[in-house]
Amino acid sequence: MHNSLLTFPFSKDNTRSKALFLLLTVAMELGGGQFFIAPDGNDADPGTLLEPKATVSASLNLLTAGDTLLVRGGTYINNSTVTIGSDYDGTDGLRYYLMAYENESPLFDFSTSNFGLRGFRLNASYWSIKGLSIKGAGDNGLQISGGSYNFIENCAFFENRDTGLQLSNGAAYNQIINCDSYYNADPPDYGDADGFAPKLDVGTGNYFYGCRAWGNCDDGWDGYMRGASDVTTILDSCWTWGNGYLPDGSDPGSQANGNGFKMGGGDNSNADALMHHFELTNCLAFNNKAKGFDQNNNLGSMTLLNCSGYGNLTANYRISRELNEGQFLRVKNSVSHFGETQLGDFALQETNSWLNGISVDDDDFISISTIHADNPRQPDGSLPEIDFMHLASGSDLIDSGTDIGLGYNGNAPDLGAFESSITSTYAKEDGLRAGFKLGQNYPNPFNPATQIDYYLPESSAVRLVVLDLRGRELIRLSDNSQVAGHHSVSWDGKNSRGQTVAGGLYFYRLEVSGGIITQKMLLLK
Ligand SMILES: [Ca+2]
Ligand SMILES: [Ca+2]
Ligand SMILES: [Ca+2]
Ligand SMILES: [Ca+2]
Repeated sequence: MHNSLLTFPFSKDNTRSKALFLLLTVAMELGGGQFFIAPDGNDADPGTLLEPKATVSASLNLLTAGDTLLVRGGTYINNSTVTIGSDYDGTDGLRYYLMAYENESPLFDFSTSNFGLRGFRLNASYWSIKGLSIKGAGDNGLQISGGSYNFIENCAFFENRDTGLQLSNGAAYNQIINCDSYYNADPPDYGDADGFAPKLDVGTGNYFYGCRAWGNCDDGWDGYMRGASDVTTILDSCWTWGNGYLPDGSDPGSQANGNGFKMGGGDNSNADALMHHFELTNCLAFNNKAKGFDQNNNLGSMTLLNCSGYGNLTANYRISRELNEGQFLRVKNSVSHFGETQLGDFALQETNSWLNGISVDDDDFISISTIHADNPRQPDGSLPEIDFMHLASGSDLIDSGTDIGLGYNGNAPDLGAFESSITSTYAKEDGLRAGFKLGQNYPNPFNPATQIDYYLPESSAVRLVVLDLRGRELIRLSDNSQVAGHHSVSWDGKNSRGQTVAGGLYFYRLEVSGGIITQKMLLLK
């Protein structure tokens, strides 16, 4: 990766997912102990590669922070909840790892467990869980209950009898990366099973990247609040569709709400004026039974940037209820096709497809066929490459957006969730933008330090900053005038006050005269 100076955003997904792919390797290099379970293992055995144990539960007492429990492929039949208690809290510097072994595919099947029993319950913090599938639980597939700063990566949750992955009891700052949650359904009422639910008494700062939720009987994402308020959830590059139905396409009734991204608040009266602030970027909602992007009763702030809604039956966007004092709704660079857009007058809008005389029809897209959305993920866990809602040559959605600091191709950001590599023919040239580059940091993931390379085609004012997931500046690595050519800076994982920051995903952003490029990096502790 050292030599691959790549121009944003062609490289955005690839480089990031490569980075995530390295996570397992890095875990191995951290020097913690390794233990193993296998479907044909035995809990009386020591938990080595050759003599694996059979269950996670029986392996926990082998583990201390920094250790890895590797899960061999195959099916694990479970009849009871696997609980990881808060006595297994890691620290920012020393995580616990629960991961599929190499490229194997372990499945935890709870189908024979009683109704009401969760599959996994994670009460602990600083765990990295990767590569597991969890199906058939009598309640949530995985509930993160109070645990924080966990990484859940490349996991799948399906056919559970309540929400696939739920975060509750103050769970905060968890990062859910490249996970799928589908066909979860809770008979007999079918009223509660969502794909991903940061809801009820969830904590703040939870982050979803590259996740998909489809075919859940209730909602794709649900941020309904009870017993908590004023929390923030961030979604980046997430897709949700076909919620509100059963897997055979039938409608299980009115309790099954069928929204894509349902952004919270309390019940219908919301007498407590509960707030769940949502920030959605590059997100896609289509063919849901009700709304694609749904305020529900949320009275907090919502930001939708470069989102796409298509064919959601009630509305693609419905955020019309007045917010609490001081809260805001921002919607920019977003697209609506085949569906209503119902935004209150208070919405702060810029360059959306329903503004400014832009017209949206099928010809704006390479494809409006949705059939590939549930394709298998790429080998590194990233979303499949699809044509759906990607912009076709000649579309007036190309380069019609507002610069919101996310980077783009061509002369301006496009509208919708997928930035095209096509440059509009009518827009004027931007010579500098065509030439400057920001490389993927290396190593990545990293600990404790990493290097960032960039290239300037001509001398320019340069500012290179590190941001957290909320976009808050942690430190300025460059802030001066620089000559043309290659440049390189390193970051030691500390903020401007010299404090070491927590592990997790961070942005680094290069601003030069003429444009901005942003990339992500993963600090692993
Ligand atoms: Ca419901
Ligand atoms: Ca719901
Ligand atoms: Ca058009
Ligand atoms: Ca563009």
